[in-house]
Amino acid sequence: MEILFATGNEHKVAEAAALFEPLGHNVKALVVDGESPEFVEPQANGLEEVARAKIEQARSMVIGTPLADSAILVEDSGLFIHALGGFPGVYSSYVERSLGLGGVLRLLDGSDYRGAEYRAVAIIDLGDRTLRASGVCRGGIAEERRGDGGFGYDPIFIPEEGDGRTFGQMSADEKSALSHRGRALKGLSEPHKSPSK
Ligand code: ITT
Repeated sequence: MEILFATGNEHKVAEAAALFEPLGHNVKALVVDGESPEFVEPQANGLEEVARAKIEQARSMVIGTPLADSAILVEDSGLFIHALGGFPGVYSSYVERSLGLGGVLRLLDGSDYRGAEYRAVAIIDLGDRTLRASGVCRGGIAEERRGDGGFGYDPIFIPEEGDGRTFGQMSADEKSALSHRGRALKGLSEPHKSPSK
């Protein structure tokens, strides 16, 4: 199946392609009229609400185009830092661009309580039905940046199920095996094994 991932984030597309291609699915970024989609993200309390808004917008972008019958994937994700009451959460993308990783590390300066989790909600619209799945990756925030793999907060995020390295220090496959996105996308490909929560 060809899956069009409606996202402006090329790293998300690469991670989904690596996961779905061995299952025989081809993943490409959704491009409409030469542009990747720009979503109006609602001021929402949760990833679920944002993901639902994205899938509706993505579906309406392809109506009447040759892509109208394609499977469309969206995903909304974020980093939730416990000591900061879940911040940046649904605002992760904006905070990464504005405060940067250095700014986030400064917010935790001197704190021993560094627990955090990445969360993702993925929705695929197959035309006749829509599947949804979520994924969580628990871990903590490093004392300083380590590694330059992955994207976003990966150089400062240490997954609990790893060996102490940040996601920024791991290969793409190592990250995918543990990550929130890997889990959410696996949930879509094996809906009978991982019921959506
Ligand atoms: P689209 O909305 O176009 O898909 P986006 O990057 O803005 O792209 P989100 O709104 O879902 O996506 O924001 C997710 C942000 O959370 C992302 O930009 C990063 O700052 C952070 N994030 C999510 N998953 C991450 C991961 O696997 N590694 C590092 N940072 C991640």
